[in-house]
Amino acid sequence: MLKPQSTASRELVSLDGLWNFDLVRNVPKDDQEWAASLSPKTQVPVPASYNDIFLDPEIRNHVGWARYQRQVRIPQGWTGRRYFVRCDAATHRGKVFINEKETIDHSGGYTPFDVEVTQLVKAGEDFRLTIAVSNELTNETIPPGKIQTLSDGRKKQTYLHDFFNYSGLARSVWLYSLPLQYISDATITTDVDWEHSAGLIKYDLDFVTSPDAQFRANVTVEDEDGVQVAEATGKTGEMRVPAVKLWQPGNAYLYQVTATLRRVTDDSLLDTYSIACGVRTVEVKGPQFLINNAPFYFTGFGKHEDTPIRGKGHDPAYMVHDFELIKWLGANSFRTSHYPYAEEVLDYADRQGIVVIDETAAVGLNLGIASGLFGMKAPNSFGLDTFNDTTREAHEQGVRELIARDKNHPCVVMWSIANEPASHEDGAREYFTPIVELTRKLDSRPVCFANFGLATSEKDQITDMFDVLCLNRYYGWYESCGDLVLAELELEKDLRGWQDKYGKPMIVTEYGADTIAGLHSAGVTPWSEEFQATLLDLYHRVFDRVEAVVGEQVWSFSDFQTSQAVFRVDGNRKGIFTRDRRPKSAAQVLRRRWLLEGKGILEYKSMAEE
Ligand code: BDP
Repeated sequence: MLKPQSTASRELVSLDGLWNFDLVRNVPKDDQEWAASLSPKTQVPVPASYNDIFLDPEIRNHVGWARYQRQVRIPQGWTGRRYFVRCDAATHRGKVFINEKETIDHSGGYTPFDVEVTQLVKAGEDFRLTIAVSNELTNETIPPGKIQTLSDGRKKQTYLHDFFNYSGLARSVWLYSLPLQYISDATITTDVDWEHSAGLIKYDLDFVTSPDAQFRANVTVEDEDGVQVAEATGKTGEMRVPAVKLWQPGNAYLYQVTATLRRVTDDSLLDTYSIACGVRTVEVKGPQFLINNAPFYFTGFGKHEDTPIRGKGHDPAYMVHDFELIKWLGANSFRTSHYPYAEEVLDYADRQGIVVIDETAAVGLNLGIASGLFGMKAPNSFGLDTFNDTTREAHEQGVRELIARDKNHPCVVMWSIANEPASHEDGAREYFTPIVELTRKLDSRPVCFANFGLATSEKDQITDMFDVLCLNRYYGWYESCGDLVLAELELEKDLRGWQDKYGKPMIVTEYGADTIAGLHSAGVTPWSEEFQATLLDLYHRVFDRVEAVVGEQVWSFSDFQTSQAVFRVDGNRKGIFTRDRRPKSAAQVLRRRWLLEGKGILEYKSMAEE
């Protein structure tokens, strides 16, 4: 799915700004009611989650639909073109009304969708755009959740993931135009002819054209100085880039691949579209993860899209600042825990040379986690009344939409199809087999999922289907809390168990401890800054002793908001940075290891340069 672009043949208008807003208290009975006019007295910014914008707990904790509305004018010059409204994300379900007509009902809160307006509104005219957004989660949505009715009749959304259920339009909304005949998709993959130092760029284009149209497609590659270095014609092809400059972690190089569609009769331009392309290879070989044939060691974080007031609202200032902090620590990667992030984040990671493990929103497919904490027995996670075929179909849709959106990003080196599912329970294999197959059919990148600590190497039932083992571990915190001697022994035993059984590369994709910034303790007690720093050092010692460990991603980059719970102090405090991005002491542990000692980059660089 191509991100809308402004080119010689396409226009793009941002619909971001203040929109009229209201909660839906009674579900409307028809389209007229859904699209009924909203008063401008209450307005919300787009992009932003609506929850923390107001002070009203009814809005913050609302369960169900909310409506966003604004007037939109189609530019006069768009006569004879096709035009669309595109929503980069509606969390978790969005319906779009053009005037009083419902045009789409899309589920999946972190991937884009668009609707065509051409037949509904003429160029030059304006229309009322209403986007209704629902935040309800059930056992059949991704991520899953459950709606309870409280004793006073109010609805309460509960869920199995540890981040606040931020809702609304947290990413941009666009109006864009396309020519009548256009490039509808482009898939780019790269390889390297090592012997001749040449880059190989393969492409595959899809078009929407009229049946009798005669057109030709042409593709060019330009380097960062704008010099054309390769060219091809046709729907698919392979181009050679001599003396290629590779996309390297920490040292990105981006070519511009431009596809152009021209009419054969008079060579006139029909459409043109450009994609930033990094030439690099990714491969799993034995216990190694190779980028450009050199063993790569992941350093960095599991993150969240989470900032004060905006919730999950995409904010370019926070984004750039977060990348600056990542580079300040010398980290080279992050995982988009636990959902696809805004596309702008991947564009920026491409540009900055930061490696990304791209995750679906399948977090919480594990009924045992919450029950375990409260000592209750949970039902099996996979079953007719729990996570069933409908859940799996929603999950598959999430995989399709993730790969359709992100397949061309060089920063993305692996797909993570779930976080901490109950991979040790009966039914897990049946549930995951078709999802893994689908992922592999859609793309050639390695596939992983983040393993939950209690799904041990003896109990887990699905790991053999994956390329890389991603392990989330909390020894010293959720297990043997405060006992760092035992934690070190248990962690090493655990990691060696996986290593001996599978011999595949392993990344510890979560480890850490809740830490209140400013709480100090000479005795190194839990919640203090000293404890967090000491715990990280311990994990690092173990990682350096276990050969198959090819990466460490701390949980979490920054403190983030969660649902209210007795073990959460205004959210999850495992951040290395506070929610407003001030470093805790543990940042120095990471900076020393990753930046000053060069863990993850120096070794890679010397191997890559050989
Ligand atoms: C892991 C989850 C992550 C949580 C973390 C924690 O993957 O989302 O925030 O634990 O409890 O189980 O801090």
